[in-house]
Amino acid sequence: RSKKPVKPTPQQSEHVHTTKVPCEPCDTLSAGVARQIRYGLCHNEQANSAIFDALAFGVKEQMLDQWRNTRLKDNQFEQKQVAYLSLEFLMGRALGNALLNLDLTQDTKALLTEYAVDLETIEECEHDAGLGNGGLGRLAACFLDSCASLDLAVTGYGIRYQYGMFAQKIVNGYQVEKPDRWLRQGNPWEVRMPHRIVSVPFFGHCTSYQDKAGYTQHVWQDCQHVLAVPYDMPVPGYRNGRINTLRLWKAEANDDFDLAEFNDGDYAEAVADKNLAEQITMVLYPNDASENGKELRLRQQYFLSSASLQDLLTRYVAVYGDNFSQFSAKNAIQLNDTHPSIAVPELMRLLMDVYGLGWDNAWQITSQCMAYTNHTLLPEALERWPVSLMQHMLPRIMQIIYEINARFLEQVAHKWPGDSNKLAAMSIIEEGQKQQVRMAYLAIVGSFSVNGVAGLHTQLLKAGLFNHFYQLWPHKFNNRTNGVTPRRWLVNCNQRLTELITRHLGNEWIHDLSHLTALNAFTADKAFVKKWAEVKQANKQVLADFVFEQSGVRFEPNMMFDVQVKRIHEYKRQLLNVMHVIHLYQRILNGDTANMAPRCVLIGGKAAPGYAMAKQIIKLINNVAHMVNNDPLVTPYLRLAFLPNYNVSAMEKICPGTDLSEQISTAGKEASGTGNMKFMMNGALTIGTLDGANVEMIEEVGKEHFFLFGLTTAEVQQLKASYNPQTYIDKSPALQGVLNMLRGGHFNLVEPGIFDNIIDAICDPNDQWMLAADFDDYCRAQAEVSALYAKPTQWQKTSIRNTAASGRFSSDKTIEGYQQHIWLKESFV
Ligand code: GL9
Repeated sequence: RSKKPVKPTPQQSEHVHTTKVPCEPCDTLSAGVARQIRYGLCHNEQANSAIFDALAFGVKEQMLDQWRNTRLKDNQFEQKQVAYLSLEFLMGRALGNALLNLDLTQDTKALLTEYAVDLETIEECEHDAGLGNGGLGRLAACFLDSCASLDLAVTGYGIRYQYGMFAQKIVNGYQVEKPDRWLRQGNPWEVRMPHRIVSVPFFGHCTSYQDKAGYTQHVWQDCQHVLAVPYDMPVPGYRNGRINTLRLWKAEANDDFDLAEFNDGDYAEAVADKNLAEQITMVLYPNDASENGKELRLRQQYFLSSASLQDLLTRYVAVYGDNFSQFSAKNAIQLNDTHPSIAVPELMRLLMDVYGLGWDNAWQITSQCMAYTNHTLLPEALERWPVSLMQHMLPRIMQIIYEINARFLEQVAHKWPGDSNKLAAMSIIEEGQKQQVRMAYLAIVGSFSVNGVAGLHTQLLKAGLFNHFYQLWPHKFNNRTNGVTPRRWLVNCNQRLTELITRHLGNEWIHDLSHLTALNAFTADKAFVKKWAEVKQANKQVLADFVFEQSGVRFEPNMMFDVQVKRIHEYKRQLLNVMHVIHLYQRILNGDTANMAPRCVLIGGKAAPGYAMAKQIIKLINNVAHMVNNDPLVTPYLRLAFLPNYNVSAMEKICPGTDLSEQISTAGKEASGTGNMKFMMNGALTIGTLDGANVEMIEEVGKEHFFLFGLTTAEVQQLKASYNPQTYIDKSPALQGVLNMLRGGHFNLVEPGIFDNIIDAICDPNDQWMLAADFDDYCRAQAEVSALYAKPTQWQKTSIRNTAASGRFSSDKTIEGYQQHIWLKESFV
């Protein structure tokens, strides 16, 4: 039943190089690329895609020695090992980032002259690794870059989805989803690791027996096993010799999966049926901030959690054998939202059923390793799984959850004697018509750390959603404000600005972004301000070309570029943005263009395929764009484009060329935001609400350099019970104008009625997003934006101040916080 752990074979320390000294690569990059071209069996070695492949293989080859050294070193557990468990890693392209971090960009540019092609052209051949939905998945990717760059032993564990985030096409103004077969041309970065395959159980049933010592032992039997095959991707640190690993699991059928059952002679049928197992890692669920609720999703979650923990345990046992006393000192497991929170009972199961530990010991270890990050307060995103489903799919796990809950509720009863409401409110099992497992509560109970992702968000978690838990365990709660990696989001995507900054500050700022504050002094330097403006202008031209190529709309670089790109969601209020565009359009038609700075408004983002309202908003944007862009009286003042298929590589072109960043969510709804930080780093000014990390951006840059508007979180909460949009409409001629134009069918003459839902939503007293309440103040702030844009020098100085103040939002800072306050936390109360 239980595997006897093997005694470790001591690592040969003389084979281990220190990570600071890069070892000699076997040969040069150019020789490697030439070899790949020559022996790569490409049908056409002159094709750019063939050159990309050869280059990527060549660059990977340059990493192999350092990658191996990093692994050997980490396998000795000198430093605490961290596993970052996430159902999403939105990596984007890898080439530019790898070249930058390995300091191979110049060499590559030189060698590509031999092939008569430039680096940008080759970079465009790489398909985005779109294994995530949005902020949550991209955060995981930024964290991996920072961990490697800070020389931390952090492994990302995720799923190798065959189909990533769908590609978005726009047809007649509507979103159409196309499958994303990102692996079709192969993935030059990955390495299949067949010697690290593990097996994950599903279904079956539980029995128990008394062992010789009189203890009850549990057995999960007659399960179906699915193989988890790791595919590793290298994560190079910034010029420090460390290459960390992103380990992505692929599901494959076990050879004895169900052949027996099909043993009626139809071998081919039986083999074909193995597809069932392989479905687990077929597709990423494309829901942003809403629960999936599908059985296959739970299978993905358990598959990732079990495979990753088995991998972790194997590594540990190789050094320490069956002595688990060091386990929690040597391992931390960060749960990226509740998606992998089934890792809590799974680690209990592995420690007890496979390694033979008792409950108390296993619980001590588990609850001292696990740390949980919450990413949203939206109730629709809180995961709950039916007990019946879990019972059926994971019977042993359900048994363990019941036991965790029983012991936990004893603590609750002890803290609040006789308070049965507390018991019901805090129970991991939600009672009711159908019992459900509350995954967030399971994560909190099983973790030593619970963090929110911005100051305001963490406050709201403590005061609201998790208040009972905060009262019970205040010491578990902490804030770790999100950040973004300055390598991808400034150095690599905005080379012009990087050169300008480096010419004046040197290059230490790339290691420590707080050095950017030195830019403030240059607001007094006319020549510098002029150069700053020239860089923005050049970046705007690049963005204008991209927008034209993608959407057919011409943007004019001397107009203001006003941008909102992110997932389409009501709480993010793309609708408020369009309402403002309609308002400007109306003013222009009325000849009222006084003090109106000419703008090009760009909106981009994907709607979850099942989110009807979000899809209607996309249609509205496209229809308004059609009217605006085809009226020559309007286009000198206003243009609007919807950018199809917004993704990581699109953002790399967008944020350097943006003047104004729209961060306009209803206060209290956006946990943090990270796009806001990318824009700020690249010198955009922000119009936004007091929400998420905007609050901290204002602290850094000063409210006089930020266009703040709208209700506060407290005001939103207060207003909720008595909200009446009509009172705002009555007071606002501008809002009346917008609603009248929508009602009149101005934007949907040939499709009557299609925007009725949207109009109703704005006027609905139950409108949680309070569009009508914030509209006038939004227009007021937009007028201030226009006024400042009319003073180019002042605008540019404010732009410089924004970049200067963005240092706090480097994910290096964020990760230092995780390391110091979570992963290395020595004693647990
Ligand atoms: C999110 C929040 O909505 C964002 O405000 C936050 O910046 C990111 C990262 O912490 O997490 N939570 C969440 O569910 N999503 C977020 O973007 N959505 C997805 O990406 C799935």
